[in-house]
Amino acid sequence: MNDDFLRALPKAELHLHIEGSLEPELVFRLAQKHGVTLKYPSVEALRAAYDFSDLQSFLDIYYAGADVLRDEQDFFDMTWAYLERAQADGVVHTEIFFDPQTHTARGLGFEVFMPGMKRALDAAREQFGMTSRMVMCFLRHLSEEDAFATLDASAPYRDWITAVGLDSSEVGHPPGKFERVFAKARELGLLTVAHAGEEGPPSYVWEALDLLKVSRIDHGVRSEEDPALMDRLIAERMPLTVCPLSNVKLCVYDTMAEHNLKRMLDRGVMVTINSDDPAYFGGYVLENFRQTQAALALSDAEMARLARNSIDASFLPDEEKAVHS
Ligand code: ES4
Ligand code: ZN
Repeated sequence: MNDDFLRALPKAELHLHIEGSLEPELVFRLAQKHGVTLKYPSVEALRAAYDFSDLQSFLDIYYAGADVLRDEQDFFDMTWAYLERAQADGVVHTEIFFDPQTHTARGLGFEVFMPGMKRALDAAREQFGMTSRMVMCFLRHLSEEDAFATLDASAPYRDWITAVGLDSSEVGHPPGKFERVFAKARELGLLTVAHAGEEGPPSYVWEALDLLKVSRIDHGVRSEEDPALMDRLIAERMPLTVCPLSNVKLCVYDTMAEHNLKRMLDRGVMVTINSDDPAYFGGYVLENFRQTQAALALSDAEMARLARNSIDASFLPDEEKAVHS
C-alpha cells in the first residue's frame, strides 16, 4: 500500500533538532535518573502541554525539556532513540542540528554532549548503514559574542561538525546579527544554513543568502510573499527544508491544507520535507510525508521528487548521493 511506498523512498532528513526528538517518556526517565523535579506530574500531563500558539510558546517548553540532559549517556540515549525511529521511517541519511548554548549555559561542556551524540551516529552507520552529519546551531536570541565563544569552544570537535546553523526566536533577530560569526565559520571550512522565513519576513531570507552565504534555508515558507525572492530561490536551486507538521503546530498555517508546499513545488522550488522537533510536533518524517500527501493531494511521483530533493540537498558527496537512487 501507499504507506509502504512512502516508507521505502530513500530519504535524507535535513532539518531535525536533536533536542526536539526528546520524547516525554525519556524526559521523565532522565529526570528520575538525575533527581530533577519537573513542572508536570506525568508523561501525559507533559504531552498535554504541547499545545503551542507560536514559536516562542514552543521554545519555552523545549528548553525546559532539554534541562534533563545531564551526562554523556543521556545524549547517546536521546540520539539513538531518534536514529532508530528515523531508520524505521526510511531515512538513509540525517543531518542533525544541536544547540550547544542550551547545554553550556547549564554548565555542560562540549566533552559531555559531543561524544554522546557521535557514539550514536557511529552506531547507526554500523548497524543501519545510515550516514550523518552534525550541524551546530547558534541561538539567535543570544549575543554575537556568545556565538563567537561557542564557535571557539567547538574547536576540539571541528572534524565532527559539517556546518553551522541559526535557530531559536526569529523575529527581532535577523541573520545579519551573525554575519561576522558566520564569516569566521566559513573561514574555518564550515558550511552554513539558517532558519529564515518561518515567522520572520522575506528580508530575513535575503539576509541569510547574502550575508550568511547559506547552502540551504531552513523553513523559508514566507519566501512566497516576495516574487523576486522566489525567482532567486528557483534560479539558484536553493533548498528549503520545510517542516509541515511543525508549521501547523506553531500556527504558521491553521491547517495542513493551507500549507504552501505544493505551490512552491509546482513553481520549481527545491523543497524538502523534514520533522523539525518530532517529539513535540506530532510525528517523525514519515508522518510528515503522509499528512502532507493527504492534505495537499500530492501524487506518488511528487512524493518521490521530495525524497529525491532531500538526498540532492544534503551535504553528502555526489558519489554517495548517487548510491541512494
Ligand atoms: C526550532 Cl521550529 C524551530 N524554529 C526555530 N528554532 C528552533 N529550535 C528548535 N526548533
Ligand atoms: Zn527548526
